[in-house]
Amino acid sequence: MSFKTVSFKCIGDDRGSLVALEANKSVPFNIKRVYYIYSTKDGVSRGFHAHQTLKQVAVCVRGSCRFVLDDGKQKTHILLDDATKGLLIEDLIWREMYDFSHDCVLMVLASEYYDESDYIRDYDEFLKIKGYQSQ
Ligand code: T46
Repeated sequence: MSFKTVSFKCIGDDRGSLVALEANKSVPFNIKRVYYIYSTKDGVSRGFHAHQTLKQVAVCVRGSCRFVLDDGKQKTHILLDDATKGLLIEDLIWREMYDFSHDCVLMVLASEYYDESDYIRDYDEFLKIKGYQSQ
C-alpha cells in the first residue's frame, strides 16, 4: 500500500539544525496533542491498533525506527530515520512500530486529544470494519 510523508524544512546554520512544525501548514491538520516515545527496550514492538478518526504525523527526531502500515489488504514497512520527514497516518490504517534504535525519540503530532474509544485494538475487528474477512 502507498503511504504519505510530509517534508519539513531544516533551518540549519553553523550552530546546528532547527525544524519548525506548524499546524495546518507543514502539518496538514490542527495539532491538539504531541507525545513522544523514547528509551524503548530492545526487541519491543508497539502499536498494534488502528484509529477511527485520528490523524497523526510521526517524526523520528533522533535515531530510527520502523513502521508497518496495513490497510487490511497490504502491509508496507517504512523506515523513519530523518528529523525532516514525517509519516502521515490518516484513514483507517493498522500500525505497528518496531526496530527502535537505542537513541530513538519518536515524536507524534495528533489531531485530537487522547481518546481510548477511537482505538481499534483487535485486528479481526479492524478487518471487519474495513469490510474484509479475517483469514
Ligand atoms: C499511535 C502510535 C503511533 C495516553 O494516556 N495518552 C496518549 O496521548 C497516548 C498516546 C497514550 N496514552 C496511554 C494509553 C496507554 O495506556 O499510554 C499508554 C500507552 O499507549 P499505547 O499502548 O497506545 O502506545 P503505542 O506506542 O502502542 O501507540 C501510540 C499511540 O497510542 C497511538 O495512537 O498511533 O503510538
